[in-house]
Amino acid sequence: MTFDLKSYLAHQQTRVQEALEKLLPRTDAMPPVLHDSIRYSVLAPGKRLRPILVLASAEAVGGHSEDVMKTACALECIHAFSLIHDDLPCMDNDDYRRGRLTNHKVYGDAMALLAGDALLAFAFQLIAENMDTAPADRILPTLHLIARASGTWGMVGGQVVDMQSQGHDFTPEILQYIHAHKTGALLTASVLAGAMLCGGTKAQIDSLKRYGEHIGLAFQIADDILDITGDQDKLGKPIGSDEERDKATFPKLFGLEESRRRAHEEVRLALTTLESFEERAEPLRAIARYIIERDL
Ligand code: GRG
Repeated sequence: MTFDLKSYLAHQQTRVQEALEKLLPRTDAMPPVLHDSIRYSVLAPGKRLRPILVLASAEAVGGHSEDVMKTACALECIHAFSLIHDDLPCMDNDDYRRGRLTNHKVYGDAMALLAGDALLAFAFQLIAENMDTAPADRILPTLHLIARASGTWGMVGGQVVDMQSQGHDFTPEILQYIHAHKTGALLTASVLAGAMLCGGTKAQIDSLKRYGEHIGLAFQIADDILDITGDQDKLGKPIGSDEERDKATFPKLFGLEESRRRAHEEVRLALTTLESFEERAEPLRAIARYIIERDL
């Protein structure tokens, strides 16, 4: 029987949404406006790709996905922090995200900045609180991994080089650095976190690291392509912004056709890393294929 990814994603999205609803600070706790602002962005409709990767990789190594739910939600909080800050006037100055006004357009720049700061810290609180269902000696390396992937060795480092590259010539090596760090690092950390918390073997972790790196690159190439060919109603944000900002992208360097070919090749390589995994890695295989077929 073929694996039904659509149902799998819908089911996991609902589970993650319910967990986030419960875990995020409530709006009747002090300071309510900060919690409103946090909930506005995190609970907005997103694909929940990072938390779903945490759940799917836990399953792939024979673990129980409910045992890693807090860390899965933490990854979504870090992602939401990056989106809120990325949209600020001092960065991309965007008005729409996930089909609604950006956080600073509703709550103002200062509250958006603080909501992002609070979300990053809250994410690490959640990972530590995952000790209710995962042992401390697995939590510590997971915390270290996610911290590295979020800061200067990962997402923030990639964002800085991305900003610096705007309006300048860039090499394939710089483009590779930007994509691997800005987007790839957090996606890879999501894949590794689920397996690490559920006691995946060294061989499984090594394979999943390569899987994460390949799908991370495929995801970002697909994102670059969607910014040219996508439907802005589906994407929930305007298209064409990369070209307008003269950003370093795959289509700019290699053209659309070669970019599509490279994205397919990354997915093919991602699938080869899962060859030694059993049937229970089917969600990870299907997610790899979906990453370049998606239209949002
Ligand atoms: C500001 C520290 C800091 C980092 C910003 C991730 C990032 C770095 C910026 C987001 C802007 C952007 C368009 C990045 C490219 C790919 C990406 C991460 C897209 C958004 O992620 P999706 O497609 O979004 O998973 P949803 O809304 O579905 O969660």
